[in-house]
Amino acid sequence: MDAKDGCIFCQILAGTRPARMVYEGDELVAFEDIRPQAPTHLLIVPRRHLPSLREAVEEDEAVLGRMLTVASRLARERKIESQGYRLVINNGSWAGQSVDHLHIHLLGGRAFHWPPG
Ligand code: DGP
Repeated sequence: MDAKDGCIFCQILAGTRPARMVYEGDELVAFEDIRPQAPTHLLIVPRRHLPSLREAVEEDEAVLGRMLTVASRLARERKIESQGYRLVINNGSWAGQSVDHLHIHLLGGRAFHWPPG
């Protein structure tokens, strides 16, 4: 899928909306969440516009896997690996998805509860 008009993450990827980038690769990027919910709160975002995991197909498997290995690498770089961290993908309204461009939240630097709210 091409960049979608009105998608704020596509705007960040196009460089027309500012963001604090922490990783830029061929297939995906990572940047600081604008409303951090933890001392570390990064968003790992594929360049290809996928509204959510629901639209992912077989050809997306490589980038989906890469999102996890980049998350692991960023957690190591941020030194949140040993204490533990959380990865979240919100899909759809009941899950709290507010930006319709697939992303993984990488949260760390504090303890989290389970079950989530
Ligand atoms: P979700 O609710 O799972 O769709 O997460 C969307 C996240 O995106 C939310 O934590 C806030 C963040 N966000 C929304 N707008 C912007 C923005 O313009 N810049 C950045 N960096 N993050 C944003």
